[in-house]
Amino acid sequence: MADLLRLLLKVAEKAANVARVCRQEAPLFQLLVQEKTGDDKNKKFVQDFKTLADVVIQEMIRHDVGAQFPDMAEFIHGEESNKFENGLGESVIVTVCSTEEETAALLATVLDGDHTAASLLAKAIHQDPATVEANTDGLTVSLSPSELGIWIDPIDATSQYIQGREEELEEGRLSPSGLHCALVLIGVYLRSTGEPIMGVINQPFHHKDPAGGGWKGRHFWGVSWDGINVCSVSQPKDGEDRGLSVVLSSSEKQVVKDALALLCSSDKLMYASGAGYKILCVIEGLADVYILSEGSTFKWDSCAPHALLRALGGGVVDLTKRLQMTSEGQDHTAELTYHEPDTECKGADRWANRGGLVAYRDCSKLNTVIAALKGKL
Ligand code: 2IP
Ligand code: CA
Repeated sequence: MADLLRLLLKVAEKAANVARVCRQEAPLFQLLVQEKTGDDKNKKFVQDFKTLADVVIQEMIRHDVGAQFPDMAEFIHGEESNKFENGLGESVIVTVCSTEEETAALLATVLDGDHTAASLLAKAIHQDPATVEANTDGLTVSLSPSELGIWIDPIDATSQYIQGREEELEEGRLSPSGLHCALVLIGVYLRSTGEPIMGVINQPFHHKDPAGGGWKGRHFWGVSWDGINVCSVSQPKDGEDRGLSVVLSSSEKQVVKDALALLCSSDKLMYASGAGYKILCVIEGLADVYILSEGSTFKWDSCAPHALLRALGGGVVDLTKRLQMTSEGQDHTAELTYHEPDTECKGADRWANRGGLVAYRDCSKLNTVIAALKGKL
């Protein structure tokens, strides 16, 4: 497990590099901010570049993990399909090739012969990242790769990534929108039960290097399995209870906002972009809970941060299921799982967290918000 964790930290850092390069290199940035519309869209293999950047990052992770852990190769899933089709019904499968030159040649076919952009992207994909430090001492989990599966969100909060607003982050405070909300999420689940057992989160745009070296990121990880709970984020200190704090999507239903306004002071009812970022706020203790009443997140959004919350003694529950339960306490029956599609749905919706969710660190806070929402949804 320590080997897998080190590899995931490394590929997440590589993914963060690709995300940074796409914003830093002018020929790639031009493509990133330009939306393809109408005729332009489907004539050749010209795609929205943001989708290509997502696919490339996802395929790079799949390639590197599959190479070291072949037993996992068939169980590495992500948000994007790697098949690109044009208006003539021709298709290109985007993969990471064995050499940088081959990858560049393949990408050039999807980028309508833009060799400059294709070469820059291929270079970032094939570059080894700086070593990622992680103290994995004592991480001896007896699971074999053939028991595990992976969910990848190559870039969560894509709209914030594209808009690219730079925020000065204040220590200990949630910052609602901006580049820092964009995250690379890699979660590992157990194939038999669907429990999330390991997660890696990389935040590619955390602060600007004061020496002018561009954006610097941060990473977080956690493992939770069979009594082993290790997380790179420390447990909160037992201090005074400063009242409930909640983070929501700005598009949350009014009835939820109203119910929570009765529980929280106005400065503790917060809004932020990015499903992954909102769960990260709970992990870091910047909010007690993240509530979402809609089925608008997917397994790739929640798997990685869910594993970190479990390692901290919390979790992520299905809101609809939890509202129907009569018992309180840490009952795992409503926890989200990651191994089974919803057979009543089609396409990506098969992997939606359809009943909404609540992410929490402390079960008593979960119980408080559930009691407040009972009968309201
Ligand atoms: C999105 C992204 C959005 C979020 C949505 C996710 O993923 O995180 O920001 O909506 O739920 O699926 P909101 O910000 O309202 O919570 P992606 O950017 O990868 O499509
Ligand atoms: Ca996402």
